[in-house]
Amino acid sequence: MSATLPFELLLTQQAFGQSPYAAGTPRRLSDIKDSFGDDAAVAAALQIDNPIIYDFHALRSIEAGQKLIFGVTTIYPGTVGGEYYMTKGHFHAREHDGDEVYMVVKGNGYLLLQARDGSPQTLEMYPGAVYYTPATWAHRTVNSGAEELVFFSIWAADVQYDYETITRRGGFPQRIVQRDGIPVVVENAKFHLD
Ligand code: S6P
Ligand code: ZN
Repeated sequence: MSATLPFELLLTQQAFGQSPYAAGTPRRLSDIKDSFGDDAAVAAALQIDNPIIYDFHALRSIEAGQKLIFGVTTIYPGTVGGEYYMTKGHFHAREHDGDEVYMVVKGNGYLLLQARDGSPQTLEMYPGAVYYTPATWAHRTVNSGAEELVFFSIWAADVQYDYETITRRGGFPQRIVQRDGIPVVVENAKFHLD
């Protein structure tokens, strides 16, 4: 097999999605229904529609020795029960799994974080800003703007994902809700440690 040559591509969801190395999926409301605080609002919304909340594509399997993976995520604008659309969120599962870097391409939102001991941190996301997430901090992104939130991410190729702990804990310590038309950070009443 011949070695992979260097390449370039545009930093857009469409360009990543069309790459021969792309892996990813749209996540619909039904895929992340446990993430929202208002279960009745989620059930009511699902009676009407099952919208795509976000798309993400990572470039994987570029070559056998690939050490880094990079991807792009687009969270669409919207709310359910007054809470902004968000990603599912995950821990990088093992202690030696790597850190992660995000960079916002466009849009506005929040990066919700929690340490293994449940300590919270919440950072605003805005175009051009870069975020470093240590390996042991779970991460979820929220689109609190009226436009798409698009961000680039790069992380170690051998990372394993732990979504289950997020579900078991009832999500992240904080939520981003819309109050009087603007985003507000509130405590998540469903959150609890293991
Ligand atoms: C991967 C990185 C992102 C997310 C993507 C979707 O380590 O954190 O590429 O995978 O934003 O989020 P989630 O929580 O559905 O994987
Ligand atoms: Zn990650």
